[in-house]
Amino acid sequence: MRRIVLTGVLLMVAMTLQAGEIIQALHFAPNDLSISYEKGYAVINYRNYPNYDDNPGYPAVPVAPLYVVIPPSATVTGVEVVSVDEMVIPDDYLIMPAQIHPPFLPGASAPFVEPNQEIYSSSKVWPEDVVEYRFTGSKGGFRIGVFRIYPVRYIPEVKKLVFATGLTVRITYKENEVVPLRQTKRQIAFHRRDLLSLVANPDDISRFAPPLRKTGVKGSKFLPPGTYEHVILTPTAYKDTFQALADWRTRQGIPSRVFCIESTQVYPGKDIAERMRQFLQDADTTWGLIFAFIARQDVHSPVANRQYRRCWAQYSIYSDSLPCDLYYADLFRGVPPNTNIYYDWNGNKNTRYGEVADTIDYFSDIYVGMVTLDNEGQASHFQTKLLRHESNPDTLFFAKAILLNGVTFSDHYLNRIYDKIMNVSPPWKAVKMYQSGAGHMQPSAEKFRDSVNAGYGYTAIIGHGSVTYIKIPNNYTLSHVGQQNNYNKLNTIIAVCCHPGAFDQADECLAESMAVANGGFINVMMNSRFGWVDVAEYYNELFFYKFLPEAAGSPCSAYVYVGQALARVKDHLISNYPKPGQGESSPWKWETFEKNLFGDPANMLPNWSPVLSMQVDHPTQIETGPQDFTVSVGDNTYAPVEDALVCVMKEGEVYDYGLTDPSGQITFNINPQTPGTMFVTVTERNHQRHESTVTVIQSGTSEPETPKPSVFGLSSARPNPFHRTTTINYQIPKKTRVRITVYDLTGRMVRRLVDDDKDVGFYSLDWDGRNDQGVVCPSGVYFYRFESGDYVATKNLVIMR
Ligand SMILES: [Ca+2]
Ligand SMILES: [Ca+2]
Ligand SMILES: [Ca+2]
Repeated sequence: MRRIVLTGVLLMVAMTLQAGEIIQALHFAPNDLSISYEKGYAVINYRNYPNYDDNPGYPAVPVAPLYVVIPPSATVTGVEVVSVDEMVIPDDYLIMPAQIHPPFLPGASAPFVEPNQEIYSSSKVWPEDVVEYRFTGSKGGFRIGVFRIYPVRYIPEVKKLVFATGLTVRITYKENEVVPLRQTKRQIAFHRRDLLSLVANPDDISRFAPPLRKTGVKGSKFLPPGTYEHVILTPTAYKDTFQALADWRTRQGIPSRVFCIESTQVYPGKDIAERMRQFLQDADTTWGLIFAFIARQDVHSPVANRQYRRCWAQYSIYSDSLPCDLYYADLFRGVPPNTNIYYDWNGNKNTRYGEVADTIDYFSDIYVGMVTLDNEGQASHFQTKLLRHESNPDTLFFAKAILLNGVTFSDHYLNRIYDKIMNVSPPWKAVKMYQSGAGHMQPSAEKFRDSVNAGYGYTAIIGHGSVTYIKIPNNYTLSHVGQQNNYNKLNTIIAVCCHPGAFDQADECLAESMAVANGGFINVMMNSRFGWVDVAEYYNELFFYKFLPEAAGSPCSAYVYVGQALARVKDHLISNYPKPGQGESSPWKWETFEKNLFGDPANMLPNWSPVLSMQVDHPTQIETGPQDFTVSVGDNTYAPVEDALVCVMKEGEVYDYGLTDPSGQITFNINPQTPGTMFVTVTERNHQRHESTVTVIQSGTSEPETPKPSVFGLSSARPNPFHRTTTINYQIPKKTRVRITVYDLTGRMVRRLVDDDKDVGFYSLDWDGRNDQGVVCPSGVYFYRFESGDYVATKNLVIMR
């Protein structure tokens, strides 16, 4: 009897937990709306969102993507509008019908599509719904509802535009619909940051995080236990070469392992490409994988030997199979309970991979990059270049971009890229070389080559091309690539050009040559086929948007690796794909599939010049045995650096890594067993890497060492609130003038506690709660301010009498 009652209670709890909702308020500013005219039609633009293009001939209204994070076992069940504030925009507009995107081919254009008469004569608002649910996807265990918002809608019969300035939607979901994918703390941390720049409800990210998984405890059927966040997947021939990269990543705090493509053949799968993917899925769940660098053998045939996957893309009258590394990045989607967690990219089991009908979700679960190698020499060139880039870059070139336009297809490129890159606050700067338009430098292949050699960190290019050259407007060819000698000023390039990324069609396409050449480029992102002009422009623009400084309005975080930035762009475009059941035709999916990264996805993208040095402090000599070991990181002005990646390593005895806290510190609990050397490595975006050593001596044989601070620091007063006396600690990393002053709430000075030159060291002072005249201060809130030449900090204090 008792048992039955309990079951009933449990069942009720489970039922109530299953359904949930998210109320999301959205705002759209009329100032972000602009209207221009083309061919007598009004072209509506809202904040550079793409316009509706699913059905040519329908009104081309702006489409705002909406991504919402939901619980890790949930699927969206619906969306409804709770309230909407709409205004009718003055005047009448005959709005531009959606057009077919013209292919990116010389002389190609798409015929003008006339307005669909049925829609354009209707008295009903179009689209009918202001919000539309697309599907639910999975990104590293997070579940994401994908929606579209139509902030501007159209009433064709009266030619009126209705603009939603405020909108509240209720999104409903059901839990226990899929098995939540367990993820490691670090995997969750990476995807958390991606979601911050993607979802409309960032405050829900933490509570909807996937369940934790521990690594290093249990192996899988094919893999030993371990924690590897970066794998280099390569043929046995290059295994020894790439050990140097794996060693560096490991020392950096991104534990890495070289794994042979031949060894993936134990996995089930119909060909090499599929078995490689099975390995990555296994490495994700067994080792906690975050980055995959595929250094593949450059083989074009036979099909059975290919170490890449061609995936299906279709748009308008065109279709093709493109080599697509998203196949290796999107490893998981939510699956119904009690079925295999693995899923493949050919769910409907025909001959085509990556169709909408295969019900994949396209959200990157790991970050992927690659190179294609003919021989050991190319492997070695690429690696030497990458290690040089990360260890000894020129400090001055990173915030410089060259914007190259061989053929101006549309005004969008001029406006958008110009705004996004050129108008970011200094020191970021860019030069334009456009073939058409007045007031800027005319481009050429030679000028481009020379500019890269002179030191520009980034290139965005638009122009025609082929497998072996790009037109700007003369051909930049493989031989120009060979003339790049920008030794430690390597360039990251993203291009809108046809075919230079077609590594499956030539022994040496331009992109692979750029990646393995001695100088030139370190990250190369180029089309493997032709593409769609304005879609590709939008894609490139987003790439910059996803890693430029916050000044550009981009919610990017401190840590952006190239593979992560590219994945963020691809995630961002998913709401433009067709919904399952709506066919395959999509220029957005095509562009996303064809733009692969030639490069290591774990290469960090600096966005500031000059790249700064870091001040890193830790004991230089320690004894064997269990102990806490603290590393402090400051920048070149000694201000604490938060979120720097710190790694401590002593072969076989100590290995730990993590990010510094807001005071620039991280403490590891270590246990070195034998005398020897421990390595400390610190990497941080926009800073030169730091490497130092610690001598480990036998316990009981050391002289005590006087610790010295490496950064400024001001502690919170203790006690606080206080009655009679409180103590304030502070630290000075260099001899400097120090002033500490207490102010009241109105900003009036109460007491000067310190105004003196101080040596390097740790200091402590007491305040008795009296002002400069010796009068006892009343109860209330006070501030104390620490000032030196380089560093200012303020904290508060409460007196309770
Ligand atoms: Ca298929
Ligand atoms: Ca996915
Ligand atoms: Ca090759």
